[in-house]
Amino acid sequence: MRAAIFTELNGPMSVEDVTPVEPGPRDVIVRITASGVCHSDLHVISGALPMPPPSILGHEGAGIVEEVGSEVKGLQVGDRVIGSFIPACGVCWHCLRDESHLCDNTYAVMGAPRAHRHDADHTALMTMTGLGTFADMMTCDEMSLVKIETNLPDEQLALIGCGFTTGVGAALNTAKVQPGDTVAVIGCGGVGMSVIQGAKVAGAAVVIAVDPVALKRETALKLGATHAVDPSEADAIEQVRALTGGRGVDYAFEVIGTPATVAQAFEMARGGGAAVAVGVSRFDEMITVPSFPLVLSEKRLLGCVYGSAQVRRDFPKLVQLVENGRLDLEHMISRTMGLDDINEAFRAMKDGEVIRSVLV
Ligand code: PAD
Ligand code: ZN
Repeated sequence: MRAAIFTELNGPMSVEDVTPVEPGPRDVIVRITASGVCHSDLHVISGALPMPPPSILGHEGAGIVEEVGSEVKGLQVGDRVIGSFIPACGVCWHCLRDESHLCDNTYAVMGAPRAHRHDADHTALMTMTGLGTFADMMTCDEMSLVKIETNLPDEQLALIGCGFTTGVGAALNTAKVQPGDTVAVIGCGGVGMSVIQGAKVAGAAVVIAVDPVALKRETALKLGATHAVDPSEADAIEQVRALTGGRGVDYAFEVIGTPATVAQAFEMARGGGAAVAVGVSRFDEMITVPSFPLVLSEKRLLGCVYGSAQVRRDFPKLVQLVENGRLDLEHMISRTMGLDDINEAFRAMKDGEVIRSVLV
């Protein structure tokens, strides 16, 4: 099979022929039809998310089941599936508490070598989050896959694997935005744009998009934001407060991944409101918030992984919301390209030219 390999920190990805390892009894071989390019992949390349090279990146993908192991119960050859970047085993301590986004198997599935390079040492390749969607095929555990029945196009399904579910879920599950609430979203890339859509579908009265890139602000206004502010023009916190009677928003989502913008989200939240940290800051950084607003104004700071989604419940729900026009995946996809264009996809993301690129 062909795969894009992360070979060195801050280096380009290398597209190579590799040999998959023999699948185990609970493994499934999936032919990948589409894979979104998420900023978390870029975080691996920059070292913000620690994962030693070489490995196959990509964790936002959809495909068709090609082969199932002898003990696989829930999937058959030909099924359409979306990869879940956190497995949902259904039986661990967290899964039994409706917290499959914290599944106990999260790290175990990431450690398995899934292919070998064609170099002298036949170097083993791990895969990002147990998936590795920047490839023709992937071999993964059954618990990392969710079967989907729909006619939505492959490239739209791929986004449900990470960014869309994370963003929409941040609004619906993590914050639990209610009709009439006020929301700010700092960072309107693929994930932030999905938070905006989630806030809209939840009935938020005010959704303020904060992004320095004009394309992102314009798209945000089309996809559900009621206001858009440019943080490079004037102080973002002041602009958000001015739009909310000086009080701040009920929920301020940080969707970039820097401690400074998390602190900004905390300042944008009203007393009694919450900042929701969705962006992944470097693993070795600390997030600092002022003590008085935390305690005396009861401001909350919430972490958010995978939009607190229960993928086996939420993937089909999101599919239906898209099928019926309540949520929009079509306009989240700026470009489709091939696996060989992976480095161009990362460049376009860094330069702010796309909401999402999808490899098909
Ligand atoms: P992206 O690169 O598509 O979007 C980032 C956006 O932030 C861009 O539109 C930028 O223009 C904008 N931006 C940059 N600086 C500022 C600023 N100072 N103020 C406002 N906006 C700014 O990335 P993405 O949407 O793919 O991912 C965003 C983050 O979310 C990233 O850290 C990623 O790792 C994280 C993520 N978290 C989870 C999770 O489970 N928590 C899942 C998926 C992605
Ligand atoms: Zn992602």
